Amino acid sequence: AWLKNQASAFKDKEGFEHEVVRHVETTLARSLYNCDEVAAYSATALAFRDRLILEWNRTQQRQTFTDSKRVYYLSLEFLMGRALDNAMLNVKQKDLARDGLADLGFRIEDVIQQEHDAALGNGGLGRLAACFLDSLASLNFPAWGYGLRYRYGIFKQEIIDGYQVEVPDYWLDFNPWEFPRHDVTVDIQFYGSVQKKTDEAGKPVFHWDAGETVKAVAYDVPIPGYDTPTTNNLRLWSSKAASGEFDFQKFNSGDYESSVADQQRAETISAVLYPNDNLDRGKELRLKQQYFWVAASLYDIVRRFKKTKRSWKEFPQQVAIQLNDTHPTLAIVELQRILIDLEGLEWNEAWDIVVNTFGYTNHTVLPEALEKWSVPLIQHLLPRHLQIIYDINLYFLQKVEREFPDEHELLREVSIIEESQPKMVRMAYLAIVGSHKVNGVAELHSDLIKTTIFKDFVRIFGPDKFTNVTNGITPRRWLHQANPRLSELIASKTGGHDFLKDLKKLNQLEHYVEDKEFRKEWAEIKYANKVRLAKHIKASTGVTVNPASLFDVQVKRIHEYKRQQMNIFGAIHRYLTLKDLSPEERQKQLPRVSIFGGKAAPGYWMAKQIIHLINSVGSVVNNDKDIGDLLKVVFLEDYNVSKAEIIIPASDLSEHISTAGTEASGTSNMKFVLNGGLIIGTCDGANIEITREIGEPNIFLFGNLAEDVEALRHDHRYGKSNPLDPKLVRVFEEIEKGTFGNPQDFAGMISAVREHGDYYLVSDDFSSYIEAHAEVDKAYRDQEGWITKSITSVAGMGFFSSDRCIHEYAEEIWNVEPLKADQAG
Ligand code: 26Q
Repeated sequence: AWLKNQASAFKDKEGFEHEVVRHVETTLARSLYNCDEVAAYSATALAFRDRLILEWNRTQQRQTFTDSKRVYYLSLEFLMGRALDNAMLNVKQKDLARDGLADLGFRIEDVIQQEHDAALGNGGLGRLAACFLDSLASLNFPAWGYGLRYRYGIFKQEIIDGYQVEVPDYWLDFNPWEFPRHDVTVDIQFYGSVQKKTDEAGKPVFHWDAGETVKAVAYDVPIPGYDTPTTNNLRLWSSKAASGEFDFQKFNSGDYESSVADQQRAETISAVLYPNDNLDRGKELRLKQQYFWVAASLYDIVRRFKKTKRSWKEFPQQVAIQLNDTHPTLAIVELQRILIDLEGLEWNEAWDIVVNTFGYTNHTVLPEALEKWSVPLIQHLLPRHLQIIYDINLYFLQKVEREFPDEHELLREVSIIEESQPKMVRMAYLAIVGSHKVNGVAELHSDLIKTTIFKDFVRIFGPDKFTNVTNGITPRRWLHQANPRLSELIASKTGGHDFLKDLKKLNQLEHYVEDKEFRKEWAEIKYANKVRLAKHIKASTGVTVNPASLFDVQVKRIHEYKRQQMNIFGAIHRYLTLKDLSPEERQKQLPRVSIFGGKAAPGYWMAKQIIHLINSVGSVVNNDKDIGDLLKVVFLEDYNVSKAEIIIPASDLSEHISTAGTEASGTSNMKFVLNGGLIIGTCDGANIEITREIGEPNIFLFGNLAEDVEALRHDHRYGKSNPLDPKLVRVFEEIEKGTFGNPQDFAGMISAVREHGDYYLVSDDFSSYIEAHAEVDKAYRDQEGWITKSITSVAGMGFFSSDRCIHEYAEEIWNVEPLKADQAG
């Protein structure tokens, strides 16, 4: 309804075609006669971009005019994927664009495919930020994202001879979705020293004499809401030498090399995304990225607030800042610095403002992912910030001392400074102390942080500071865009596309579970999606798969805690079992395709071994004449958002099999179920809540529970665990015999389980994993039963919309309201 009056809308397909032709002939300086698909994409994108920017302008004016509280989402990662399809769907003009492009001789699907993914993220955390931006705009919240404009996003993965090879992802060659704001810049300072002086009143003042200045330049990316008048902004900062291109004084005096070196050092800050997911490595450049981005964003936020001429104590009523993990924690210190050093507020008054402004979301309990920075490094890079961190810690520890006078151990345990050699700043502790709310991302995860890594802070601050907001996904991209036929079928039964804005409406599908015609269409859509994926598999791996097989998918970052190794051990077991059967017996088995995808961090040796084993198993199994269609094992290279949009709708079964208590939430589990796939999984993260919403009979759960993990690990350390399941022993023996290539290549994966304490409990869960897969086979043979499970599951998925998450954040953490209908339009 919003969109009818949108001034910027294309009136009809001719209006759209006119704009496309205009961009081809002017902006791109080409003639229609040599307009290829790339040019058609560029011109279409530019035509929609023009629309969005008009809406963006209007949105900003309205938000300024109504002067309402704004939300700022600070994230080092925004895994956006492609923008064109999303933009066309959100402004509801895709059909018109399809017709217009057809007139010009193009298929819209081919045009959409020309776009390079915006891959400024590693995995779940970055994609969550992207889903949140979509929901914020679709719900008319005045909200901005702030991030870094990496010149290189997550690397492109190639598989060469079964090994991962990393190729740089240079994505900015042609990016119509960003607007450089050369007039919006901030000078960011590093290094140097701090001078303590006294002012006229005799009060100490601190002056930071910085040693290096780098310029932050804003690039704005419009974020259109679905069927709303709101187009919000994602502001990405790019680093540049403060002196312009290079220092002319140095250049003219003949010091060419140092002037160019300065420029390069500055530009390096926003050059590349760190490709580690759930692993912290204390590199100076990463800390520089964090401060650069945080300082530029805060300067921008404060500048906007100051224009309202309000008093400082109103800051938290106008501004909510959400920290996406600890990566932006320096924002807490930076705001305190601005308030006391630059604006002259008293410490306590400033600190109150800071705490009431920030919320912190934790995304992991893995110890290796908890950020720590060495005190000497912070001292060197940000000397004034280190002083402020020490003061924050001092006041915090004084409070703890007052309230728990006899617990001397407690002070050491909760101190923001770890007394190690060298000393370290614990960023999660700083984030907790500097925020008014801390949240986990699924119920189990939020309980775990309260009872394990942050338990002392629950005692100190009380339980109300800690809360849960279970993650969600945007149904616009993950259903409507990725699976248009299913979206249309659902729309035809639930009264139009309203379910895309109110996902609870999916529960109306329950009335159609028994509807013969509906079930038939449901199954046909899944089959068509599998045919499409089968084509992609053929094109990218050369392997032919039968779309009638059960498609069993595990796509996510490769990590030991996610246990792709257990999956491939299971596939080997399936292969050996098939080989044991007589040809007659074999032909009665259910055909399967085991599909893997995901990137390993370049320095993560074990993860790379896992990829190599998957590929090695694939080359044996896929070429075994005894096996034929009964089992295929494929690894799809370069898993990313646009590949996910093809893979997820085609899955029958997906694997979410992390060691219980290790996967904070998972979000792809939600995407798979929303697209009618079933899940095999552990009682971990959001799997538990998915089970509650869709019903136990519709999910294949297995494995040990989070509460038992510690004891099991203890048993492994002291040699008290059960002997290995003979099935797993046989899998290991077969690998060690060389059935899948040089056994030396996989020795580390096996010894991790057999000799080194099996930290991720593969051996403890293997038997029940195999049993759960047997249940899957049984259930899949009953195709009618399977379809019932599939429909019932989708009907229960309403809870997992990111719109529901955003409402919870808005209510519980940000205290903000969306613009009302008359304000928004
Ligand atoms: C930290 C320091 C230095 C370099 C890199 C990092 C770093 C980078 C990325 C640490 C962690 C990440 C990413 C974490 C992540 O994606 N976590 C996932 O977040 C999802 C959204 O909440 C959850 O669903 C997943 O369970 C969780 O693993």
